[in-house]
Amino acid sequence: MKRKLAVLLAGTMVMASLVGCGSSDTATTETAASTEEAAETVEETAEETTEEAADDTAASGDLIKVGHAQVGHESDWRAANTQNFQDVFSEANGYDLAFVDSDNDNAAQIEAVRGFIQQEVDYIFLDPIETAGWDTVLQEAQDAGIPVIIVDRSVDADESLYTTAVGTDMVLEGETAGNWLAEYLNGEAANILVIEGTVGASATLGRTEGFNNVAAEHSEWTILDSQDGDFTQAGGQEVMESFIKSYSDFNVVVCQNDNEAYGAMDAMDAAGITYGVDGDVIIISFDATHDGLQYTLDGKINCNVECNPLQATFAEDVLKQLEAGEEVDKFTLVTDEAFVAPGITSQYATTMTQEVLDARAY
Ligand code: GYE
Repeated sequence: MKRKLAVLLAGTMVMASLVGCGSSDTATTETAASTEEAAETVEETAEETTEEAADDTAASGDLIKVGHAQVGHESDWRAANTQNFQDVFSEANGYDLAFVDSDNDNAAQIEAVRGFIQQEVDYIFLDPIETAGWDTVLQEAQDAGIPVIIVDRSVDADESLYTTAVGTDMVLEGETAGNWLAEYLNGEAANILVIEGTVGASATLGRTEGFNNVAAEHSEWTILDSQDGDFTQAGGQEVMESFIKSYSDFNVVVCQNDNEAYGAMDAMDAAGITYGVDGDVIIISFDATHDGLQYTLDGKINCNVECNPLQATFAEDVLKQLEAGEEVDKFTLVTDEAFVAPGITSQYATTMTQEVLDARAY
């Protein structure tokens, strides 16, 4: 409701300024009339809002207080994940959401969780940067009686230290990438360079493990090098630039997220190296965000393995079960698929179309 009022007010302001600048009388009169209408609507809306605000105040004690300790803002995937939590855990939906962007600093993220414990939130959502280092603070949350729901990435702490986890299967994502490559190359040799994600993150560890599981079955594949690009575009570009200096003979680049792929493509463009379905280098990416899928549709990224960032609804389902005093599963799997450029058909992936891209909101 507050949002509706703000939109209407903004609309009125635009119309009011149009009145000010109106150069023709007719236009001015029409605009003035619609401004009046809009003003009435605003009044009505304001009345409703006041009533609702009163209800809100009465009910504000009923808002469920949640804390979201986020990784940072390293990628488009992360931005979509953060936005999704803000949309689902809104005041209108009955939540009071505290948010901390940990800027990819594990120690800061541990402190963020500690802060939520001090604020006595009802639930903590944690997208852990690294898998390691969580035992102490998870124990503190448990001692304080605050359920912790791990989201997206995983922790290596004992299961008993957190309530439940929601996320994708990162090992499977890596295996899907490997299986697709094997199908595509069909026995041809591969000299592979890997731009990994953040060191110690389960997304990095899982995708690496999954891809390596498939690579181990292919003696015709050589992984020339594997360096971390921190899941950022700048990181992807920097690693690719150094790979280009060190290796002259490669035909596959695996980027563990879309933003790294954008950086790697920039580095290859600058070096005059061609890639994609019509180029010399096969690019594999992960995430399948809107822009990543645009590059896939354009044939620049050959295969893009999805990782769904919209995990807040799953997290809310779990929270509701806990609120109802129900038993929850220890892990809720968010499923993914993979996409390939037009002209490629695969048993592991869907061939990209404009319709698929149009349906991708993030
Ligand atoms: O792939 C990357 C983000 O943990 C699955 O983190 C997530 C990864 C995602 O920065 O873009």
